[in-house]
Parts: sequence; structure tokens; C-alpha cells
Amino acid sequence: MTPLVGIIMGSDSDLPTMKDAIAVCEEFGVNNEVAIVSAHRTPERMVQYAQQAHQRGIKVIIAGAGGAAHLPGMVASLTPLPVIGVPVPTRNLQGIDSLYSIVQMPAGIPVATVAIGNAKNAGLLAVQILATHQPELLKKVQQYRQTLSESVIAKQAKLEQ
Ligand code: RP5
Repeated sequence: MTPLVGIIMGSDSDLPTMKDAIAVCEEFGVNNEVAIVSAHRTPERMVQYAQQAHQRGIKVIIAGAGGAAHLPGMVASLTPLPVIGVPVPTRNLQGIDSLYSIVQMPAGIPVATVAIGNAKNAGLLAVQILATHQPELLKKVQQYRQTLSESVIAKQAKLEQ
């Protein structure tokens, strides 16, 4: 089956963060592909991936990178698809470097940036984008939100015991 979400990252060291986006896609039954695509170490591969993704049926790209995190922005500049950026936490600057590298895009080339390390929200946002054209997926998103609300109510009830 054709993957609809492309989950890419600058290094295999990003995988512990990016696995949360993969897990969300799996949970919602959304076909995805995972690839290591480095803006700096494999620039030609990055260009090829970004230019061809929409032709292969990908609808949304999630791109995670840390430090000088140029991957999401460069991919966004090369594809007509929506790109969700995940700032990967870093040892020296705790991911502030990644966040600033990803979020400060010039007008015209947006990257939907989630919080540092929050690949789960990147996965959810990708699912919600797909759900705008998939009624069954939209129902699953609504069910997910319902479960989320119920878990808060359950915690409150436990507090009051
Ligand atoms: C970035 O450099 C990657 O996204 C990663 O977060 C960071 C460090 O990469 P490694 O040196 O661990 O491969 O391109």
C-alpha cells in the first residue's frame, strides 16, 4: 500500500524521538514510510526525496532534525506538500537550537513546527490533515479526543476519592 506520510530524520540518532510519530501513524492505521535523509550529509538524497514525494503519493511529510536542523525547511522549500517539523532535543542546547532552526522560516515557505521532542503531536497533526479527506479517519480522531477527555475526568475522579 502506498505510504501517505513520509517520516524523515537527519540521523538514526533522531529515531528515539521520531518513533512517537511512527507510533501514532500505526495507531491510526495510516501507512507511512521512514527514512534517514540528511540535509548536510546526503543533500542530493534530500533534494530527490523532497521533489519526488508528492509524485509517489505521499500527502504529508514529517521531518525531524537536531542542532543545525535545516532538513524540515529545505524539504519544505522543495515540495508542495505540508511539512511538519520536529525539533529534536540536543545535548548541549537542549533542542533550543533545533527549534529556532526549524521554526523561523521566511514568509512563503511554512513549516508547521511542534514543540521540542514532541513527535507525537507531529504524528497527530499528520493524521488530522489526512482526516480532512477521510471520514473514517476523522471518526478515529474524534474517538481519540473523546478518550483523552475521559482520561482527564477519570484522573479528577481519582483525586476526589
Ligand atoms: C542532525 O544532526 C540530525 O538530525 C541529528 O539530530 C544531529 C546529530 O546527528 P548524529 O551526529 O547523531 O548522526 O543532522
